[in-house]
Amino acid sequence: RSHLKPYGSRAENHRNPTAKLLLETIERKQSNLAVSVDVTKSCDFLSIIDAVGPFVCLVKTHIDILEDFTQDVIFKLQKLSVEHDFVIFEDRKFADIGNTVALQYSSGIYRIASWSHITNAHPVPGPSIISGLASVGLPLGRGLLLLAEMSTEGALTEGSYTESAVRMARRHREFVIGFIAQRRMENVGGSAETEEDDFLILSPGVGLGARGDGMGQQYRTPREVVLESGCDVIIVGRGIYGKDLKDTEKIRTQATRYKEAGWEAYQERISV
Ligand code: 5FU
Repeated sequence: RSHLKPYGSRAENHRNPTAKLLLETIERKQSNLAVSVDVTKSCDFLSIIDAVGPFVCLVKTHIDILEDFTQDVIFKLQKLSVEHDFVIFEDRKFADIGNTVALQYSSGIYRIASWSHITNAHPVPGPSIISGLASVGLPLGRGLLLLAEMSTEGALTEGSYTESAVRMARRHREFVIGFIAQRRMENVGGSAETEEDDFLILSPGVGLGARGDGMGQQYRTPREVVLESGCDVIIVGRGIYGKDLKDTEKIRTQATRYKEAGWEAYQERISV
């Protein structure tokens, strides 16, 4: 099974340049930690990214929650991405018809495709959402994650919905590099035990403290996510920066703690 192999050696299972980049970055930095920077002020956004940059393989954004967004934020984000060597993932969760998502991805104020290596989409509209986004993203070498499962209590992403998402992804391997999910997907939607099926699994809902946030979010530990469920990247938000967005020392300490927990779980996984 592909996830029992080292991240670096899995890069060859992928034709998509962004999938290769992510796997190689994880190996190089020995980090399967992604930080989700869900803050509303650009100065906090950039200072948190600068603080966690050395410890992460990927930074996940919700660019539309910044209240003082300017193009300069993107310029600085891209600079930090090069300086600290991390991949960028705009968690846009596209969910419309192909033509509309292509416009939302390429245009508007944010022009996501121009700077975000990875983005994601709900499979709910069917395969046309993939071809719509691919028409913009593929020529730029971008990668797409399908939302096969969500972390929230009572999520509708289960059973035949998740199975259909996996089958859709298998038919678009050149652009769909993996899933937002809570476990591996190899045996979902009809088993595919081929190396070809080495989808990347990025999992939100990760925390070492509370088990939830009182608003439906459910947290599991890095060990549960990486070792027990076989996921590849842990996505952590508030577990790292909490409420004190200016305390960069504490943010660094927390990022180190999650990085180590994620890597330990991975090493245990590949050693079995
Ligand atoms: F697709 C998903 C999901 O199923 N659960 C999530 O939590 C996405 N997320 C995102 O991960 C969510 O939008 C937040 O940006 C982040 C989790 O943040 P937290 O602070 O670690 O709960």
